[in-house]
Amino acid sequence: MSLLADASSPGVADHLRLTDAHTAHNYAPLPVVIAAAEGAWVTDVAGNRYLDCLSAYSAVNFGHRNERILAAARAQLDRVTLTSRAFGHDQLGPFCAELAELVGKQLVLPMNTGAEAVESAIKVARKWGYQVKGVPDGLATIIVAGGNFHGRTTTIISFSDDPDARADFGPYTPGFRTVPYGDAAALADAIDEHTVAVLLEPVQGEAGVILPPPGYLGRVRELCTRGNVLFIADEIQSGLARTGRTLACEHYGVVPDMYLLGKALGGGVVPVSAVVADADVLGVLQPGQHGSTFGGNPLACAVGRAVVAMLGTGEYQHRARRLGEHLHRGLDALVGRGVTAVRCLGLWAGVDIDPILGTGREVCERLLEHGVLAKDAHGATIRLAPPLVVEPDELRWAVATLHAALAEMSRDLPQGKPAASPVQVPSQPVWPAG
Ligand code: IF1
Repeated sequence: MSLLADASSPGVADHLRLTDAHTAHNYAPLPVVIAAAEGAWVTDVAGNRYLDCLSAYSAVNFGHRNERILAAARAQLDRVTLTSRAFGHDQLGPFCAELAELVGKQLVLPMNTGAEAVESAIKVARKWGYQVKGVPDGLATIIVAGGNFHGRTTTIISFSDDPDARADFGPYTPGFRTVPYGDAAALADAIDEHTVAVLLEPVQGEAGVILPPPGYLGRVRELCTRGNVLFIADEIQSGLARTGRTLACEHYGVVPDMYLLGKALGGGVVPVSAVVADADVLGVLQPGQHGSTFGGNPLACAVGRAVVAMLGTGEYQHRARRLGEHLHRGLDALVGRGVTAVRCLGLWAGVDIDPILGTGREVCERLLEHGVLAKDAHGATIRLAPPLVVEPDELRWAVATLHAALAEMSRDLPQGKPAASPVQVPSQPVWPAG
């Protein structure tokens, strides 16, 4: 393969130096420089291979360069890529119809990034509040959960409680109220006649893959219905097969009024997001009141259609469920061996690392050395979300590598009791054929 760097090509250190010199310092990436990817694997500029256990925060659910998605993109590249919404095009109607049908709603508002979908939903909810619910002008409030992550715009960070995301970006947008995630009684107390929406991640991602307590989302649905309040589910990370269902809300038997989708909707190729709701909600938007140059563009719609078609078979949801059981079992076996707690839903896990061993970041650095890419969430947690095309052997290897990495970290402790039993780092599974 031509992926191996020759002597004249820049090495990892050169790339890191160049990036550091000319890229805004709003990230602290792990020291890896990816040059190519296929399926669940990526290759760096030096030719080292890594199993991707982050999947670009679930934007690559169907694997890197999924053949079916690439074929749809290539075909569209040869026809038309961008028209703006000033004109119609032949991918928009089918995309919106197919996505609406998949999700069980009537209308789709196509946007690009997740944050744009969230912003769009906030605008729709407020307009709905004034025009349909009859909230006095300017008084609409939206209730959100503590520990939320919904994006990075000035309005969205206004209701974040993460100091890094929020500090020094004020003045902040008013109109939001925060209640603890999982606390239905607090939500009941917070809802009043000015409340237009409750905005939640059904499973909180950045907070560390926090699953809703039993009955919580059902109570949220009841409270919203009773209070004439829109239930907005941010499924940008949890949706589109990651958890073993098309939508995470399905696990809990709830149907929100608005779904926010993103990440995997773009198939790992282009940013595609959407607000999906019935006409009595999304119908409040009239021409000129909202939009985007790129939202719903032909390339995005063609890719989105391929994604929706793939989700229509149920194959990926099934894989996530089945592989998720393996992952969950494997990770549970690490509890007490460097891991203090594990939360899993489908092929998505939050793993709390025993702070004696080190931080989540340090575990991710150790995993990187052994060929596994993962990302810490807050402090002591690492999250695992491999592409849904990962093979069972590869998944087993990833868990064994985590076990070995924790054992190594335990051996490296200056003194004190080892938190994990000694294990050998297993060698990588064979490069998948093709
Ligand atoms: C970054 C976290 C994940 C999201 C939910 C909306 C958005 C996101 C539930 C906004 C985005 C990202 C963005 C990424 C890190 C990441 C993340 F760690 F910050 F929380 F995935 F876990 N709703 N999540 O998770 O979507 O505008 O980015 O398309 O680097 O900020 P976006």
